[in-house]
Amino acid sequence: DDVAAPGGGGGGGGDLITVGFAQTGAESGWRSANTESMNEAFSEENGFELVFNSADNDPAAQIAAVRSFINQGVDAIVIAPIVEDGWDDVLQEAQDAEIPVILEDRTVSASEDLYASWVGLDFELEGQMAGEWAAEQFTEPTNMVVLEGTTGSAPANDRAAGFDAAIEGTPIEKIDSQSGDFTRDGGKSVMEGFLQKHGADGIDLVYAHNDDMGLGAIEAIEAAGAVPGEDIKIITIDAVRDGMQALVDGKINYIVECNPLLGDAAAELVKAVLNGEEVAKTTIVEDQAFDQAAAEAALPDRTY
Ligand code: GYE
Repeated sequence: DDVAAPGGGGGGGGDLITVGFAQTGAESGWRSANTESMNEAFSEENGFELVFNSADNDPAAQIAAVRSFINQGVDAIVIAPIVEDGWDDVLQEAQDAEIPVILEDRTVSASEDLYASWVGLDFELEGQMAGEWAAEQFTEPTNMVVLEGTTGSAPANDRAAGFDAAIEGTPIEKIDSQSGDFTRDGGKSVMEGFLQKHGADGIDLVYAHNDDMGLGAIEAIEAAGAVPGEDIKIITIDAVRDGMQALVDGKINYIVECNPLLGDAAAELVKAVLNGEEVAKTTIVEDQAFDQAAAEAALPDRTY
């Protein structure tokens, strides 16, 4: 199995394409759905042998995993990069070893010459959509706190930038902002800190960079004796089932979607690149947004 034998047109030679996949970790409902989508798309049935690594949100561990894929001589590498920076060396090593790299989900700051292709979402637009809704709703002075995603990650950076630009010139004031690492526990404990510091009465709005942190914030707000979705409004991003349920229940007020089902697109890119085909450098999957009525309509068919 020393030569990449992509596809084989439905399995002539029976040779599988070996793909090393460096996943961020298992921080959220979004991530579980993304991992499942990748496992399904990179199945043996589809001609792949997937070597899965979960880095538990440790950037150094993720780079080490990619390095070990290079040493194993996999046919291709797929990365969901935890953070944007720090990729130049290992991507250069992959290129020197002639192993193509496809990025899925998050982006990197390294030169795009160092990877074949990226498929993911427009995180800045997601933040902008969330901010535009907030700008429409909150026309009186509003104290907002922000639960940021993992520090240095593309979605945390871009969702902050998109939102901030959209609320410029509005009476919404960001009084506090801290990372909850995209986890439910993280969102809960950061929100507990905000509530202690500002009091439930001092906070009108929570902007959480993902559903899980918003769900953690709901627990903290209820424990403080306030009503999430009423006393303190909540906007999140992802639209996974648990988030959508909370929106239907009135505990979250607005969710911007982030589609985790990127497996098929990533698998097609891997095959195309190994076949020597020209592929687009970036593929952006479209997202929508949900208020309570839209969530009620969408929830029964939500698969993740
Ligand atoms: O929004 C969050 C996950 O990178 C888009 O990572 C992804 C984000 C997603 O942990 O829930």
